[in-house]
Amino acid sequence: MGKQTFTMIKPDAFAKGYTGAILAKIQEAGFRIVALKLTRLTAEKAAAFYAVHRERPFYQSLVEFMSSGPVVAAILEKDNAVEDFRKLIGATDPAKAEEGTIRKLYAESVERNAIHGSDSDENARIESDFFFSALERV
Ligand code: IDP
Repeated sequence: MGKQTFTMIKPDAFAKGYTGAILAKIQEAGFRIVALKLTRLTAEKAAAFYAVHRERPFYQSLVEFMSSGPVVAAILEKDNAVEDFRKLIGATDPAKAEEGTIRKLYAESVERNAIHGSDSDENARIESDFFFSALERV
């Protein structure tokens, strides 16, 4: 059971002012915030973050969207963090997400879906290291 996961509030949700509500929901679900920053991805950084999807038809559009405005990145701690956080955010497509999930509440579309959550312990580590130095974690 991994204790940490990585998340990012995407440019759609940040632009609509949902950051506070989303962070409150994350903390109410029992996750401790161990790192947090407001930042903005360049197209190059967004392309690197989503490199696993580079052959997919939506890749270019995803890179443009993810570099279109500020994002809020965080490392979260909880028992079973990766799996429990994926449940809290809901399905990739908000139309298929369960009631009460963050994507059901705040996402616009399968691309502009409000929030990212790591899909494995290994990716949680890689993604956390992509955004945060050791000094930025408490
Ligand atoms: P996940 O974020 O739920 O793990 P992934 O399949 O890893 O979903 O896709 C990464 C991101 O790419 C999604 O969160 C979404 O923003 C975007 N995406 C995934 N599938 C599509 C699609 O079919 N059309 C447009 N964008 C997509």
